[in-house]
Amino acid sequence: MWARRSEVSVHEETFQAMRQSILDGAPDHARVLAQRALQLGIDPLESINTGYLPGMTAVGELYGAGRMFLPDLMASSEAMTTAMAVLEDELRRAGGERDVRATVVLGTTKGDIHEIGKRLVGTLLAANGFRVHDLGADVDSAAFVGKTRELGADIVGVSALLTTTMAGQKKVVEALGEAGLRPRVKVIVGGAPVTRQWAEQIGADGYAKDAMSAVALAKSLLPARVPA
Ligand code: B1M
Repeated sequence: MWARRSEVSVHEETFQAMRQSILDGAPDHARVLAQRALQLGIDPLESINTGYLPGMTAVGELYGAGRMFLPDLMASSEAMTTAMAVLEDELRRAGGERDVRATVVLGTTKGDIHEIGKRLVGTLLAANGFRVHDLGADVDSAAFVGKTRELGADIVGVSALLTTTMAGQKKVVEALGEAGLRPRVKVIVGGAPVTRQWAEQIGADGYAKDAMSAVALAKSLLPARVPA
């Protein structure tokens, strides 16, 4: 009689297949694996962090080394986005039940179309009870300022993935200052080339290296609540 395969090895096989689906740039396969993982009871965040993200990191390295090209990068991004769409719903469901009552305006800087990481930050913030308004990618400072004023946002999150677009984060900090909004709004920055030192240099209130840290940072920036 065959021994039943352990849950651990089934999960590990699933993660391995997830990584491969990103490397293959296979959105349909990536989506099916995300759905299967939910059926298996795998934590959606673990699927992202252990399954899909290492695939995306490998793709970035291969592209950087000239062993993958832009169309491959685009196919991998589509696979990643497709899988995340399945998992995001599940992650957000938990957030609706919490009550942090703070609004975050989020976006990627002008000239930068990377948005997978920023989207993940938004999803985890929403999963932790924040109201998130995602402006998308390639967003100019005026749009950040306009939406912050309109919503009375508490936090503005600015992502940048290119060394050339990091300057856009500084522009957002400055534009919020010029609009007189800086005293009431906290600015957090992140993205692969961004550092804590850069955040300090541009006068942001905080830097987060990944989506989980962004949630912890956002919570730490909220004023302490007086118990009812
Ligand atoms: Co682009 N790309 N890309 N790309 N791309 C990088 C960033 C690059 C490092 C690849 C490389 O050369 N190895 C390189 C940048 C070099 C540099 O400037 N330092 C690069 C380049 C050069 C380019 C183009 C210029 C290529 C070209 O056209 N010749 C072009 C730029 C277009 C533009 O923006 N104007 C380009 C285009 C693209 C695609 C469109 C094909 C696609 C993006 C698709 C999309 O987002 N819709 C893409 C991708 C996918 C990548 C890589 C491979 C992966 C990025 C990603 O999604 N990672 C990337 C290589 C890499 O980073 N390893 C690369 C997964 C994601 C979850 O991680 O975005 O880092 P990440 O987000 C993390 C943290 O950074 C952090 O939390 C997230 C979750 O943990 N974080 C925050 C992010 N934002 C945050 C905000 C916060 C807090 C934390 O607070 C507000």
